[in-house]
Amino acid sequence: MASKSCPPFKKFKFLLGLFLLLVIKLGSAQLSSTFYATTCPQALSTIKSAVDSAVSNEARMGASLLRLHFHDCFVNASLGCDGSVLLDDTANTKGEKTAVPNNSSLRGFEVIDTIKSQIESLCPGVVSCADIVAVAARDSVVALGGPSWTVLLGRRDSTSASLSAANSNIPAPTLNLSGLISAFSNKGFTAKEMVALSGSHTIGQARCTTFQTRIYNETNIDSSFAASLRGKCPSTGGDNNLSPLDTTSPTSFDNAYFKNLQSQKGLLHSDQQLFSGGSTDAQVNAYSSNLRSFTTDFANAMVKMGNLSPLTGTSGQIRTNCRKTN
Ligand code: HEM
Ligand SMILES: *[C@@H]1O[C@H](CO)[C@@H](O)[C@H](O)[C@H]1NC(C)=O
Ligand SMILES: *[C@@H]1O[C@H](CO)[C@@H](O)[C@H](O)[C@H]1NC(C)=O
Ligand SMILES: *[C@@H]1O[C@H](CO)[C@@H](O)[C@H](O)[C@H]1NC(C)=O
Ligand SMILES: *[C@@H]1O[C@H](CO)[C@@H](O)[C@H](O)[C@H]1NC(C)=O
Ligand SMILES: CC(=O)N[C@H]1CO[C@H](CO)[C@@H](O)[C@@H]1O
Repeated sequence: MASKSCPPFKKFKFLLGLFLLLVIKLGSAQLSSTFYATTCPQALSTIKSAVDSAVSNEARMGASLLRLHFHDCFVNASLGCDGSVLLDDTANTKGEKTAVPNNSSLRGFEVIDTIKSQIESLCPGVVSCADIVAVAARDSVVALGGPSWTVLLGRRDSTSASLSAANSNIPAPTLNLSGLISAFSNKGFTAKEMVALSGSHTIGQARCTTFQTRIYNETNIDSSFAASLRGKCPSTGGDNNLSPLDTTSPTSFDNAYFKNLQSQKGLLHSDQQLFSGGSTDAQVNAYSSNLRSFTTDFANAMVKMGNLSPLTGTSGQIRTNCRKTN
């Protein structure tokens, strides 16, 4: 009886197939630059004003917001850029904030909270925290004089975070060149894109604990640069004392970071690895002599990073408060 399916049933199966295809297609929906054009037209300008004011209040905040997007995208708690980094710990679950690369170091959460509450009052339940972070990262780079790019939108927020993924996915400053290349290749990036993205360290600060070994024990470092850093970063203790990642222009999004590497003034071990006689030296030289090629490659790589497995369609949620699930 089942084998003799009559024409209407065949038609039903055909329509069911079409329907399933459509559902799958929607489930893997692409991000779009106009995602909020009708549902929250003020979203982008609201984010930009808040970022501009936060950065003019404290230039470093632009760096902190850029890093927040990186740490959100690189950790696949449920997927990639999904706002997981923003979740506070709860009684039952540990979020990503106390992971080794984040604890006492990741910042900008209050700025995201402020933006979220402004947007919630304009268009409740529409704009995801993950999208706010992606746009804030772009606006931060622009506010510090760097390139702009079109942020694709429509990411949804995760309902979970992963402490262990944050500890294992985010590259450590102790990595050597091959470790850096593979950390990025695990996420689909070429070595050239890794070098461009590392140019983020043209802004922002790092804690003593992240470069202590380099300034006391490494030899591929400019000696007067190391000596001056030792003044602020003792060989034991002083873990949270800050130094700029780009010693020449820490609040300007330029290519000075690459010039510093050429003179052995990379702050982190991982920074100097990009220019230490290995396969990425030529790319550092190229970005150092051509600002335009750096900013173009950086912007393209940021779009690619922002596309790392977002939650779309009906998966995830639009959190009301970025710090907790609805
Ligand atoms: C290549 C591998 C990378 C390593 C090993 C690395 C490591 C670090 C470390 C150790 C710090 C200082 C953190 C602290 O003081 O606790 C830092 C800061 C920073 N990183 Fe990276 N990072 C990498 C790539 C990136 C990428 C791809 C971006 C952005 C797209 C980025 C953006 C930043 C920014 C802007 C800061 C300064 C943050 C602030 O001042 O608040 N980093 N990074
Ligand atoms: C996260 O990515 C790692 C590789 O970086 C992979 O081994 C792991 O299975 C992924 N986890 C999830 C939940 O997608
Ligand atoms: C996080 O940092 C705080 C303050 O620096 C410290 O008390 C705490 O032990 C750290 N937690 C972890 C998990 O490292
Ligand atoms: C890089 O680090 C990895 C892991 O620590 C190590 O196995 C490898 O030998 C190192 N490579 C080089 C070229 O030093
Ligand atoms: C430098 O190396 C020595 C010898 O390996 C070690 O005892 C010391 O802890 C290192 N210092 C720093 C700041 O890493
Ligand atoms: C998640 C986390 O630990 N955040 C802290 C990071 O460090 C800054 C300053 O060092 C604090 O303000 C954050 O609360």
